[in-house]
Amino acid sequence: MSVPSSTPAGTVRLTVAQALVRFLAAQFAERDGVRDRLIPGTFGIFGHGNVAGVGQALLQNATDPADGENPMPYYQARNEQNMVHTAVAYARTTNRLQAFACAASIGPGSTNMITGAALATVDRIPVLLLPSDIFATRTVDPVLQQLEDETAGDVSVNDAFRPVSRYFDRISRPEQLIPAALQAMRVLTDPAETGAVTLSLPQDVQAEAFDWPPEFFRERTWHVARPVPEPAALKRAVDVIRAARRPVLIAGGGAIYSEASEALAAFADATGIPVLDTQAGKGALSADHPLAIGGVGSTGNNAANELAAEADVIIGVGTRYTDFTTASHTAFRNPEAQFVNLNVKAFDAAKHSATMVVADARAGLDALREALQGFTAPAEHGEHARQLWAQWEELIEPCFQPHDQDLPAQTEIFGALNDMMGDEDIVINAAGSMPGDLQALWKARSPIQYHLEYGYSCMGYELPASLGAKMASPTSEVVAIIGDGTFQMAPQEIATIVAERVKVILVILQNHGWSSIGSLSESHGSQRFGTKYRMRNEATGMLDGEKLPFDIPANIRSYGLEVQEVSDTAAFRDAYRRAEASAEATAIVVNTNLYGPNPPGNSWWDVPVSQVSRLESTQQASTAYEAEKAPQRHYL
Ligand SMILES: Cc1ncc(C[n+]2csc(CCOP(=O)(O)OP(=O)(O)O)c2C)c(N)n1
Ligand SMILES: [Mg+2]
Repeated sequence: MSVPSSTPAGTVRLTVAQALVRFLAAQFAERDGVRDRLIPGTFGIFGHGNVAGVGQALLQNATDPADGENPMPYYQARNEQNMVHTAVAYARTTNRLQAFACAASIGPGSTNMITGAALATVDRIPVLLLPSDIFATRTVDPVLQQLEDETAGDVSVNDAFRPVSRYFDRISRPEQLIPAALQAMRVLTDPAETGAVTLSLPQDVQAEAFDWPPEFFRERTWHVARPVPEPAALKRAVDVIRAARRPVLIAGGGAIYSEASEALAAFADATGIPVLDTQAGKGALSADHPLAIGGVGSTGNNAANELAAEADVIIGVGTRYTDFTTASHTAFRNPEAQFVNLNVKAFDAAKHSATMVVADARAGLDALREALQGFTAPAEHGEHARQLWAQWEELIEPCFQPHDQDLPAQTEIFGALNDMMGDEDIVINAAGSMPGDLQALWKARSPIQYHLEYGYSCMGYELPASLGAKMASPTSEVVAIIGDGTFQMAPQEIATIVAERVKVILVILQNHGWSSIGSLSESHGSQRFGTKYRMRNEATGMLDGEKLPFDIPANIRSYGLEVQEVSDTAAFRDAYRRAEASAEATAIVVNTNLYGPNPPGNSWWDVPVSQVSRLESTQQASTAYEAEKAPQRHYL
């Protein structure tokens, strides 16, 4: 083991990339006395922009680390977007206490990460991005893959990271790394600010040597805060809640990331307030709790939506109130409705003219419960909620039974999965018709189980995310539910799953098209145009010919993964048991019905319809749209 050369002044001479790797390996995060590596590893794809800089630094760390230098494990990905998704899933599974670094070459390697950056920032999940950048010296401009801006010499494609990053810096001189690296760690570990953090690394600067102060490399612990509510804010919130007759609480992702499940159950027990959830918050309160009423909003259930419509006080805990949660501002119909928002981020707490409580979800719920002592919602309100829930359970029972059609509805498969998966196992999904069905039907009995990426709803998240979730929680079975359209967006990371010997279960739902956008298209007057996978038909000139010969099982097999193909729910159950028993990753391809049926629902989502059209289907949809939009309002 060699020791890095020290100058007489006691500094450590390293390249910028070597210094960054050594610094990152020395960072820790702590919350509630639990301390772990903040950056436990680096995903990367090398090109000329980073092979000799960051690549060399990772090699040196792996094979010849300096004295006291912690390891920085390197994982090779296949596609840069995917590796960011893997990193996001890892961070989410650790409740945002750990974040991977993702290193990419310049140009396309870097811009491939922009979708992942946006996803992380939208979903408020920490990830450290290390795109490579054009030469800081500019001597050789334009370098391969450089965008030339004739009006501004300092613009590169990496400026596109700025709007999708919570922190951005370009390290044009070695010493800039010191403040930038420290700020980057602060943002990653700040629950209110976190998201994608981008340190853009010019190719030449990565390899440049500098004499670093040794203190830069000392172990540092970043304490993840649990801000407590301001007493005056707490009192204002308590006054509103005490006057409530029909209150509901909406649990969002913040309730899970702050590990507020126990506090939430205690709050519901003490106050008798029914708890609804968002896609990110499902499982914060176990589905078995008598006051757990499940998903609210556009893809929510009838019971939750009826309670939301009647509610006089809505307590939002760790929710961003996306359009799916508010049913595009039609969910809360009581003219007297008021909001109390408990959120670590003031930006979210302020939404809907709420009485704001800016605090950690767990600390805030505990404080609210104590301050509300003696208050309970009227008993008939809880009774009403339970009755609505019982009616809903009866209504959805047929979703899980065999339907009278050739291929199963996907709801049958979800029922079987929900039944067979353990409470601490993880189901992953992001886009297609599946999130809606899952939000309506899935019963999550732990905060880790339901992993829906529905902030960015990015097709292609699921498969690489399964790798990240499994790496973060090796004792969980991790099941990615992947539509056939989604599969075609990003199958590449199967190679990484195989190479790393990570045991996940991929469930691919083959319906030869887009059930989701297909039915949206139909209901909005666009006749399912362009939403099936079909050959170009010479007779019609349209994409309405034969089904494609594309063979998903063969495609998966070609990566070296075992595949089972099934076309009914009983066979799916058997296949899942085999997959569970296997020591290796496997895939199950399920042939399902493109036309559902999907779960019943009584809510709405605002997707505007063309106001003028020669098509009768569009004219009809436009009339229906205007009527459905009528209840939409601002919450002031
Ligand atoms: C990257 C990306 N592109 C486009 C969309 C818009 N979109 C949402 S669902 C969907 C189709 C999904 O098809 P599939 O995965 O087969 O699921 P299904 O609708 O059949 O359930 C599309 C194109 C998206 N969410 N993400
Ligand atoms: Mg499909």
